[in-house]
Amino acid sequence: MSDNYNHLIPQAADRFTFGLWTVGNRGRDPFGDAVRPPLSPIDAVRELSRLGAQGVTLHDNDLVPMEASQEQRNQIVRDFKMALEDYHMQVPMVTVNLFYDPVFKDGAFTSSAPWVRRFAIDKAKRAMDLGVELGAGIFVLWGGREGAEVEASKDPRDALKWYREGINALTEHILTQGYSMRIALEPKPNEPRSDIYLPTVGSMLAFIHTLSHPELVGVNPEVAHAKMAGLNPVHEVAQAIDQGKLFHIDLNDQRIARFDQDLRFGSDDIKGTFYLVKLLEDSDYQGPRHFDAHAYRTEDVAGVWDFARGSMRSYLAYREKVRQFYQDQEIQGALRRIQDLNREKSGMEDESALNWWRERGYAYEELDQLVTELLLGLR
Ligand code: GCO
Ligand code: MN
Ligand code: MN
Repeated sequence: MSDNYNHLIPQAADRFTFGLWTVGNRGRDPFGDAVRPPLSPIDAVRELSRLGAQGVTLHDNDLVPMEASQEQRNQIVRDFKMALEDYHMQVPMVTVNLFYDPVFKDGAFTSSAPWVRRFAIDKAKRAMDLGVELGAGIFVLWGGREGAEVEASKDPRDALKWYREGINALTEHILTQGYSMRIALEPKPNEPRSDIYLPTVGSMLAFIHTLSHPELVGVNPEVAHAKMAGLNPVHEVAQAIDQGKLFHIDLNDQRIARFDQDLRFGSDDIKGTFYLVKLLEDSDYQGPRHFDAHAYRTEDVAGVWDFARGSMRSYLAYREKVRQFYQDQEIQGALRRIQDLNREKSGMEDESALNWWRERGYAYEELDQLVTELLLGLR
């Protein structure tokens, strides 16, 4: 993809990041095994840096295998930090894997077994320590298996209480260690569990207010997760921004009423993606633009880098469309006409004003068509 679109070349200031697990995804699904070779964290750092990303993110075990000794762990972290330095890459966020080990099959913080809950909290604390060592300011927590199939197995109120205790233990850890780290909770409605607790941004936000240190906890909305719940990701993210709680964001794409697809950002819902990028760019969100998606299973290694390059390039292309939206005379004219009418009629007497508003049209058809044509490249 060589062309003259210099504005589509990612820069460090764009703050694009990828999870090690995204470019490292080997195409396994419930019906078929891996189709791509493993990718080492250091190779991921080198290639992503070459493509213009600013950083990588990781689960504890994406970098340090679960069975590594303390000595092995330290060596791995040392080598990884060296690679980060060599390739000028950052690690703004780390997370913890609380779903792969069979011990978490009934959840981690919400497991019915106190021993498992304790183990999960300790593992999360160690992942936070690792994050601090790598310079991360955000700790994402995705409760992959914090859910249930059998409602009889536990009272959901207990599950919420245990969940709260877990997160309180983590904020306590931040405070006692003097870390400048904040937690971002990532909601998802289902998959791999039948139902996951706290399935939407709204439920997470309400839950955060019940924690001991709500000021340290925000959300990490994901486009695909909102769509899986049948919701509008733009409105989910807007509510997080409105509450000052957008600490991080997972960008990808997803069709409604499908399995968890993790499609490349902006590859499916063009209009929805446009409004999401517009919202992020219009807001004061300064955090990473983090891609949590993976290449199609049809792809080989080259396809993985096409996926990574395409994710960033698409974000920049949408951002360019946002700029055009603000510069388009007709679009801005249509918006101004609507606003002028609103102002003009606000001086009328109540009853006649209301009647006027009952009869008038808002001309949103015209506006929407203009935006559609902008996105289709007709303007
Ligand atoms: C998923 C989630 C994960 C999390 C990741 C970070 O659907 O599997 O989106 O990719 O984002 O585990 O916590
Ligand atoms: Mn996801
Ligand atoms: Mn995610």
